[in-house]
Amino acid sequence: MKTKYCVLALVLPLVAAIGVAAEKSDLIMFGGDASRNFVTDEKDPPMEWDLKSGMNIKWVAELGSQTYAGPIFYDGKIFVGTNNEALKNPKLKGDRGNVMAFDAGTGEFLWQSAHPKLGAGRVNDWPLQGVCSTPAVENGVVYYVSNRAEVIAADVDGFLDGENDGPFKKEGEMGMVRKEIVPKGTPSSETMERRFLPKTGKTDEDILWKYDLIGELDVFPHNLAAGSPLIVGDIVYVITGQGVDEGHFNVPVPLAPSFVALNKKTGELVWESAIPGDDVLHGSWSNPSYGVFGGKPQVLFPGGDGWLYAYEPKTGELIWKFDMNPKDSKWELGGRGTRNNVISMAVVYDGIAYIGVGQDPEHGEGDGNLWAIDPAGKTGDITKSAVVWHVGGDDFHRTMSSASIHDGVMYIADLSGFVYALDLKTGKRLWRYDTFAAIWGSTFYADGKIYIGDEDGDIAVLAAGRDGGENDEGKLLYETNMGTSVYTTPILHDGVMYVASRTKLFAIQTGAMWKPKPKKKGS
Ligand SMILES: [Ca+2]
Ligand SMILES: [Ca+2]
Repeated sequence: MKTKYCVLALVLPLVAAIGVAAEKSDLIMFGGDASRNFVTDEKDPPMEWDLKSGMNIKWVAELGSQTYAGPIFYDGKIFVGTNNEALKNPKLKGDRGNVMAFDAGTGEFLWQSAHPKLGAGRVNDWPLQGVCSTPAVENGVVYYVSNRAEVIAADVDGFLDGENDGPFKKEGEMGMVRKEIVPKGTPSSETMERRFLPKTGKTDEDILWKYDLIGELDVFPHNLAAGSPLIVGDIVYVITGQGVDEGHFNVPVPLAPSFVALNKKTGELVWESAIPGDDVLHGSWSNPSYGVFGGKPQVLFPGGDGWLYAYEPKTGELIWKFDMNPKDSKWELGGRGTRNNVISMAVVYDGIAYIGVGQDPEHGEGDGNLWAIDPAGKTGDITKSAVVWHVGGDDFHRTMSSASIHDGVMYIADLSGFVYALDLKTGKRLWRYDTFAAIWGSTFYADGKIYIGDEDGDIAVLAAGRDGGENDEGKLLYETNMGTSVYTTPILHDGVMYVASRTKLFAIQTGAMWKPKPKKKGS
């Protein structure tokens, strides 16, 4: 990583001297960029592939037993958030939260974080869920939120570059190990001692800085801190997971922030906001987006109370708020009510923000609300004044998915398994495709096709566009099964599609042929 900084240091003064525009950012994040629109300009994505025959499968890599974050492509590497059940490092045992880096060309495992679980247990760090934060990556740095509610900046090259980079040098953890000198006759109960164990091996994570949201800000993540960072300029924004206690009625630390902004270079706190305080219904599990509305840059934070909040990016001053639930809706414990919180992200397109509400998927299906919001020039409570259109009730159910917007059409899925194509200007339904399985991930648009994964493990390839074919049920071009649930959203880079199922990472490329390695004798 040092090499990269040295090259940058050489290039930047030259760029400044000849007056070329600002440094080109290689920033990539969940949804692609800060608008969170799941769309690519790339052409010729893979149209069909098959696991059984290996057709068009380039490689397959093993993940943990639950995978919810990523994949993200950056500079020849793929990053995924998963759990520790693959035991890539046999010395790091037990349930952990892992970000794994793979070689995008070969699928070779490169390095991983392996964060132990929080001592508080399931109320703050649910078993086996791993890291649920899809990393943002820029200028050789991976940013994500760990299962321990730490915002982490790590070197994309880990320790494979032979350097321990960044101000943070104490990679490691406390653990029980056998004492180096054990005199004969020592009772077995006294042969072990608690010691700091460095994690600076080739497959370990090289941390540059980390910011502990619990230790520094008293955040109380409900079940898991799962925020995927947003980066704009020098600031990294995250939603903290802040939520209710185990009894599900009280927010134990209402003054702790739901939204934070940190300096991406140093990890120092820039600002924090404790809105919505006591009003968090369950947990704060969405992710921020960024847009310019009426000439005014704004960061949009979907809150744990089902409101959307807009902040001035540098100061954290609240600009407006919008209630994403009808006023007569009610929150009820366990998901029976009509008021929802929010898991999905606002997608910003041509000065309008598009977002749907939903709940913890364990709360089951229910009526949802999907909004097109025009906040230009507005401040304060803009719930009434900013609505462009709204779809709700039985026409749009609870969702965890964010939208893909292309050529006047919005594509979005809901937890009930429907994929909708809506007219972007009016919200009018053009067609609706039924996957017959729960959908957790988002639609992905590439070259006239919509890709969507579901809980049954199917990936459907649908024809994009206004024409939904017979009975407006959508036009299925291809469907294939990935072996187990697909809770994530596919990405495409240089003609290769990367898909993370619950347990495996796939690279899919037209013309490739994958042959599973023969199992060793006796295994
Ligand atoms: Ca390094
Ligand atoms: Ca380091």
